[in-house]
Amino acid sequence: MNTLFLGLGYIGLPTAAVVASKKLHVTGVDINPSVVETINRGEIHIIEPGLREVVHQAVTDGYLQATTTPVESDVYLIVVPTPFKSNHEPDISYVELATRSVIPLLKEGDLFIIESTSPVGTTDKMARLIFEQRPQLKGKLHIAYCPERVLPGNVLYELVHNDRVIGGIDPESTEKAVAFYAQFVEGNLHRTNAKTAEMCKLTENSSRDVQIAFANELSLICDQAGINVWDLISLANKHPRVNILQPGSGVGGHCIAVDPYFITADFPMEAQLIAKSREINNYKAFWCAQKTKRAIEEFTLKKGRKPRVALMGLAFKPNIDDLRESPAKYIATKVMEGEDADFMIVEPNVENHNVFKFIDYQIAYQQADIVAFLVAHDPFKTLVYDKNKVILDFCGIFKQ
Ligand code: SAJ
Repeated sequence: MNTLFLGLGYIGLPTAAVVASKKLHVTGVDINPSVVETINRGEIHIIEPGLREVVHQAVTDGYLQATTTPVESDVYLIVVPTPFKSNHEPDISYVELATRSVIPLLKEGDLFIIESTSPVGTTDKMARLIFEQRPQLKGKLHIAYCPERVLPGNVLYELVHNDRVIGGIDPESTEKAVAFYAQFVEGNLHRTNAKTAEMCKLTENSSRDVQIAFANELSLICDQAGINVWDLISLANKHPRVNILQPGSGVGGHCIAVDPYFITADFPMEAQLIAKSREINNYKAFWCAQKTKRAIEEFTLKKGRKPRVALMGLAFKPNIDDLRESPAKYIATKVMEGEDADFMIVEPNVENHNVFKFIDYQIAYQQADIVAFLVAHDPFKTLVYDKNKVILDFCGIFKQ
């Protein structure tokens, strides 16, 4: 019995390694030869706590190997990215390419699972694609959708302990997929159909986006009203049925800031709140950049010299080193464009970057006239509020 993972990225590789650690044979496929080489050496190309050890062990024990071309297997998992196009329409071309690449290998009784975040109807679409080319397999393959739910930074724990939602194209497919996940998941496995499972993933991330938008909208209102938004939220959350999230410098990453578009693209008339929340969260980053630029201009006018400006944090969320789709990076880039100031960029979780040159967070804080906190990294919380500086606390570093 062999399991084939198509896509060895942030979700595919940890999942492949966890399955292999259960002494099940796993082949991982990635189109990037250097990723394949790295994994076959027992090394990893992404950063995730504890992952290197699990991959290294699985490769050394002979249960995990990587390749650039799919091989015949019994279980096929599609774990490739689903980005969106410039018009915010979902791009499922990687899912389709990966599916097409295994169609010739499929045989009676095989299990084909999609984990990639996908617009509603994708699993049915891929099933049609498979049966168009292999009509003799109709009714003899098990096809299901099971979205990943892991939080970057805590992937290995959540892969095993989170509940999963599993939806087949028919009840037999659901059962077969449940049996597969039961081999390594300790959380509950919830059965449904493919469409509901697809929508469930989009719903989870849209729900978070809408909730963060509410917090971000409050932060804009409080800024106008002269109210400390952190105090306000903490007080409102004392109500037994209120639980407001935290405002920040916008919403980033590859999931929360992307998946809601998979709903709004297909249901533009119905998805009003979801669409507005995306707008608010995008606007928040723009607003932070404008606010910082205005502080620089006011300082220059008042003091007759250009200020030293510390931009604190570039990652897309606290305590990680991932700068992709980061609102903080967007703000830093926007602020530095055309502003006359000495900038100090801080990102304690990254050593080197090809565009930004980093400086120690304590030195930057001490030397700056203006400090903009863009990400709530833990070390920043050890700094002491200095009333002689202009402090733009976009992410609640000094909240009580
Ligand atoms: N953020 C706020 N305020 C908050 C919480 C988050 O501004 O109160 C911001 C973060 O700074 C970040 C963005 O939201 O920029 C997203 O961060 P996140 O921690 O909410 O989520 P991700 O993108 O790291 O992971 C999410 C998770 N989904 C949910 O919590 C519903 C994870 O479980 C999913 O597996 C993942 O998306 C995914 O891959 O879809």
